[in-house]
Amino acid sequence: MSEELENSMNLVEHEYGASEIQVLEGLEAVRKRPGMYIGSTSASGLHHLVYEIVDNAIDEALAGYCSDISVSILKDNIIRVVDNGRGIPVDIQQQTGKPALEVVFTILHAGGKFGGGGYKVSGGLHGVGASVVNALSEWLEVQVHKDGIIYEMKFSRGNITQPLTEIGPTDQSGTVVLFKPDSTIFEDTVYDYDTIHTRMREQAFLNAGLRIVTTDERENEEQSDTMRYEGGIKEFVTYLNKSKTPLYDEIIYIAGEKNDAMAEIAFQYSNGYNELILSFANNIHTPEGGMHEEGFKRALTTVLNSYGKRMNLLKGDDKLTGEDCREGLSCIISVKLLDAQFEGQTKAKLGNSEIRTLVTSIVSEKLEIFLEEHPNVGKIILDKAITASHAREAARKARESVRRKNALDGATLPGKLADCNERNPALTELYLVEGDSAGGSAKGGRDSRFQAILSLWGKMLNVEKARADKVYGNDKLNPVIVALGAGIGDDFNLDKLRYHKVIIMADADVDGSHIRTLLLTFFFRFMRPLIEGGFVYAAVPPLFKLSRGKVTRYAVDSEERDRVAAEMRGEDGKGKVEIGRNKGLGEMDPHELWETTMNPETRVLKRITMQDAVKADEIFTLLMGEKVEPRRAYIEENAKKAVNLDY
Ligand code: TSJ
Repeated sequence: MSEELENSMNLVEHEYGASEIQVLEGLEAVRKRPGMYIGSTSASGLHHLVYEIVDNAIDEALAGYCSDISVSILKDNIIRVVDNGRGIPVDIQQQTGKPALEVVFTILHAGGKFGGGGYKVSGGLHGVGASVVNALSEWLEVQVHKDGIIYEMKFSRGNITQPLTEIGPTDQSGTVVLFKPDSTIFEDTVYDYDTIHTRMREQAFLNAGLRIVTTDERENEEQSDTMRYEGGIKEFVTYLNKSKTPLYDEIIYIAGEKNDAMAEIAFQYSNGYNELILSFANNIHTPEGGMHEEGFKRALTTVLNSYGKRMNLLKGDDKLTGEDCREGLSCIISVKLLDAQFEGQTKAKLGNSEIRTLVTSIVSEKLEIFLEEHPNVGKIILDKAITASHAREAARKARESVRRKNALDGATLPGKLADCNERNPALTELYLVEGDSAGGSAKGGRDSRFQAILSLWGKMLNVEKARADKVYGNDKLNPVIVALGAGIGDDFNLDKLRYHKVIIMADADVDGSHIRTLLLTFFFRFMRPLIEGGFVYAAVPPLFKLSRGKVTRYAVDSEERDRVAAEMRGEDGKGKVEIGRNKGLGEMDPHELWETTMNPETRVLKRITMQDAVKADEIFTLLMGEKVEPRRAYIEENAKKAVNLDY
C-alpha cells in the first residue's frame, strides 16, 4: 500500500469538535519520532522547520507565480513566512472531502501533490513538508489571501483548533504561515539569524530574480536583509570570490537541459590554491557531491587537456590531473530533475547517473566553444593548471624525501605525540592541543589506553598560500599529518587513519578560536574526507565552575550554569553556590582537565560538520587573503556585533 493511501486511511473518521480533538495518526508518528522526519531535534532540526515552509513558497516561485518571499524571526522565536503567490487552494478535495489547505497541514507528504502544473523541485533534505512542521509546532496559523477573501486556519501540535474560516476581504494574493516550534520537542528553540540568512541568500542565488527578505525582530533594533540576484548562480560565484583575487573578469556560465532535467554551472578561477565546488540538486545542497559534480569534473579535465594540447600549451606527454584543473576554482553547479535520488552517509549525494551524462555533455560542448572565443582566458586557465601540475610534482618529491627521512630516523611518529596503547583506530582518539602547558596537563590527565595527545607548537603555516609540498614541510602540520597517518590531498586515504576521533582542544577565547579556524581550514583543504566522514570534533571545555561544599560541577554555557546552580541549590533547600569562570585549559590540573574535557562520560564534544568547515574556510580566506577591504569590513562588523568567530 502506498504511504499516502495508508496515511489517508489512518485519518480519524469524525469531525473535530472543540472538546474532542485528536492528532491524526500520521502526525502522531512525527511527534513520536521527529528525527525521522527532520533529521534531529537539535538546532539543525529546529532550522529545518523554516526551510520546509519556505521550500513551498519557492516552489510557487518556480511555478512562476511568486516574486517575493519574506522570512521573519519574531519575538519569542516565532517564525513568519509570507509569499505573494496564488495562495494555497482552499477548495474541498475529492479524495478526502476536506479543504486542500487542511490536507496540506494534516497529512504527511501532501505538499505539492495536488493542483497539477509544474513539478516540485525544491524540498528539504527529507522532503517532508508543512504537516511535519505543524505536528512539531506548539501552534501554527495560516492565512491565505485568494480570490478577494482572507481564509484562516489554526492548529496546535497538529490538532485543528480553528477550522477553515473566512476572516475578511483582501485585494492581494499569497500565503502567510506563522508557527512556534514545540519546546517539548526541541532541545533549544532559539533561532540563529545568521543561519537562516545564509540559507536564504543561497536560495536567492539559486533562484535568479526571486526577492527574499529576512528579518530578525527579536531585538529592539531589528535587523533585515533583502536579497535578489538577477544574475543567479553567476552572482553566487562573484560572492564566493569576493575576498579572493580572480584571474580574469568573466564568470563562465553554462546551461542546458534534456528530458525534464536541467543543469547550470558557473565558475571562475582565482589566484588561490584551493577548490570550492558547491553543488545543488533541486535547490538542495549536496555537500557529498554526486553525479552532477562528477560530470563536471570529468568534462573540465578532458576539455582543458585537449585545449592545452591543441594550443600547444601542454608539451609532449604532459597531462593535467583533475586536481590540477581545479586549483583556484570557485564553482556552482545547480541541477533540477524530476526524481532526485539522494544517497551517501548523510543523504547529501546525488545518485542519478543521467545527470552525469547531461552535465558532461553540455560542459564538454560549451566550454570548448567558450575557450575558442576567449583565448586570453583559456591561456590564463591553462597556465594556472600547468603551474599546479608542476607543484604537484614538487610535492611528490617532498613527500618521498619525508618518507626516506623517516625511514632513516627509524622514528616514524612525531616526538610531540604521546600515543595510546590501543591499535584499533575505531577505538582511539587523538587530541590536538595548542601549547606545551595544556599538552602537559592533557598527557597527565588522559586515559592512555585509548587517548593520544599531540602538542602543537611552532608557527602556523598560512595554508591559504600553501600547496601540498609546503604543508608536508611545515613544523606545525607535518606532525599532524604523520600522527594521523592518512596522507593529504590526492593521496589521502581514510583506511590508513590511525584515530577515528580527532579532537581539537583549544580554549574558548580568541586564541583558541584562531587555532580551531586554522586546523579546520587545513582539514577542509587537505583532508576533506576526514570532515565529511565526521571524524573531527571540537572539545567544549566548560566556561563555568560551580561549587558548593565538597561538590563541584561544570557548565558549558550560561544556560547550563543557571540550570545546574538551581539543581545544586535545590538539593537541600538553601545554601550558597559559588560560581566562577573556569580557567583556561593550560591552567587546569590533569585531573580537572580529565573531568571537564576528556572523560567520555562527562565531556562535551561538538562534531564538526562540513558547514562548520566551510565557514572556517571563509573566515580564514578573509583573514589571510590578499584583499584588505573585505578583511577590514569583516573585523569591523564582528567587533560591532561582538560575535565570536566560532561555529
Ligand atoms: F508549506 C506551506 F504549506 F505552509 C506553505 C505553502 C507556506 C507558504 C509560506 C507558502 C505556501 C504556498 C503554497 N505558497 N504558494 C502555494 N501555492 C499552492 O499551494 C498552489 C496554489 C495554486 C495551485 C493551483 O493549481 O491553482 C496549486 C498550488 C500547489
